[in-house]
Amino acid sequence: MTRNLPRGFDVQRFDTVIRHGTVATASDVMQCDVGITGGRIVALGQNLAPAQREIDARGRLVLPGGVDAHCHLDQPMPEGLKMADDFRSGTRSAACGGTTTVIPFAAQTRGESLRAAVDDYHRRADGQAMVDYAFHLIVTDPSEAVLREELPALIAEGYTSFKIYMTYDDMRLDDGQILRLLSVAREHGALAMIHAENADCIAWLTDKLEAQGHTAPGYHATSRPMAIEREATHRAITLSELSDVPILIVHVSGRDAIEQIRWAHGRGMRLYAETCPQYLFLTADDLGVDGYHGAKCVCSPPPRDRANQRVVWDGLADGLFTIVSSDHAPFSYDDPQGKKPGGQEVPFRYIPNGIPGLETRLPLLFSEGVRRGRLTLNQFVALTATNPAKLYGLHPRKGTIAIGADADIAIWDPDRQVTIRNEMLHHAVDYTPYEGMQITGWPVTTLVRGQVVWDGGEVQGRAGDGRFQACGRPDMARPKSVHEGTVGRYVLEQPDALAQLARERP
Ligand code: DUC
Ligand code: ZN
Ligand code: ZN
Repeated sequence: MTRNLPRGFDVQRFDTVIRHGTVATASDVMQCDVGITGGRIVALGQNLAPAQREIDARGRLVLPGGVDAHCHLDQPMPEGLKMADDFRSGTRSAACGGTTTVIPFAAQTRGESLRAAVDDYHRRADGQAMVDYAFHLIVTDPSEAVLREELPALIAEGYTSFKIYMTYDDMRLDDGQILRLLSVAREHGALAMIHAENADCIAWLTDKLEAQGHTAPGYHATSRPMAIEREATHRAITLSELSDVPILIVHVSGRDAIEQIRWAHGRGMRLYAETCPQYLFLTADDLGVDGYHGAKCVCSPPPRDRANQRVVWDGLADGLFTIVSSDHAPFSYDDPQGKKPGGQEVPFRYIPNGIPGLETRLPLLFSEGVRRGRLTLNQFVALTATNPAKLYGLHPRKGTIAIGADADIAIWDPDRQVTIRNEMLHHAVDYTPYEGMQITGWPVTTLVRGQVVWDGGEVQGRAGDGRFQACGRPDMARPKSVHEGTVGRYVLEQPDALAQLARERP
């Protein structure tokens, strides 16, 4: 509950004080007030002086606002398809679910420049966002100009991460292209994110399934078994080892990929992994066998089974995973530009991949992770806010509650009982895959740089409140061998680039 004091009241030491809450970071839990001035956290302590705006957080948790480091908003699509969420609706939905920074993707179209994609994406975001945002890049055409000029320049300007696809015909890169890109990441201090599925295996299986008349949405999962993710994950790890640069494997779905990542960690590799709620809460059964409703849960990699969900939970609890993101990829179900292209129920290969999840990411993980004792509150904060901010060069401005950090805060009612219904969500998608799920805990107030954007069940923010954030070169992308020299034995060292990197990152 927030209360505005009359203007001119007493000492104007703070713009806002959040009082009597339980504050948690990735490492601590403490009873203290949070003083905010000029959009930043300026004091943590007991009995802070009165402020212009007083927020009573008694019985509440005061957590860093979430950083959703993998979501797709208003991304240009192939002819006939359109994402349901743009920056306006997507970031509104994020705010209402306690997320204060999003990192969607500026995607290069083959034959076009990366810079053009970034310029276009800024036009789509300008004046629309309710929470702060940064951009990852998606490189689909690593030409010499991109590798030598555009990408290094964009990294220097604050676009310090890029996604590489091993699948999808219009985006996939071959191993040589991936190695060249990883070398650029190494030389210029960027983080490469890899979508690890084997495109040729998927195409072969899809053809076989179609030839047998198996075209219903459920066969999407059959066409992308775990072996296909396992092989690509292992290959991505090998390419990371050869080029001697850390990578992030995105949206890891289950045991097989996890085993590859454990194997790499066991060999001392610096390698990061992301998972998403769909691999904790959905199974392949949700894609159905008959009927078309399963199209709502078509995403890649597909959800697996209950046993795999448990393996993913274990990976969260024991530190295998670095971050949890939504991979929000919003296509409405009853939409000729969405899950029913052209208004038709189509064979699974034509169903746009992706499910919505920006607003439900944090509450789902809080309820089933923290409330059920699978994760500590500190782990929850680390996985959903602090680690993504670190991984993408936004920390300590984002992702924590500390003096000097942006006042990006989610105040939680940890006991609120919620039955998830699409009508209570704020995205522009016409369904949620989590319809009817009962959970405990929801963010009741969200502040972005000290400004309340969600409170008491009402949207308080406006389009344009969110600002673009340039990312620093992430420390976590630093090759291990710069200092330790253990992994990069295959790499022909480039002494100049290495020396410069070491200078930049003492
Ligand atoms: N898979 C992706 O790789 N991106 C968006 C959605 C999806 O399912
Ligand atoms: Zn992906
Ligand atoms: Zn994605």
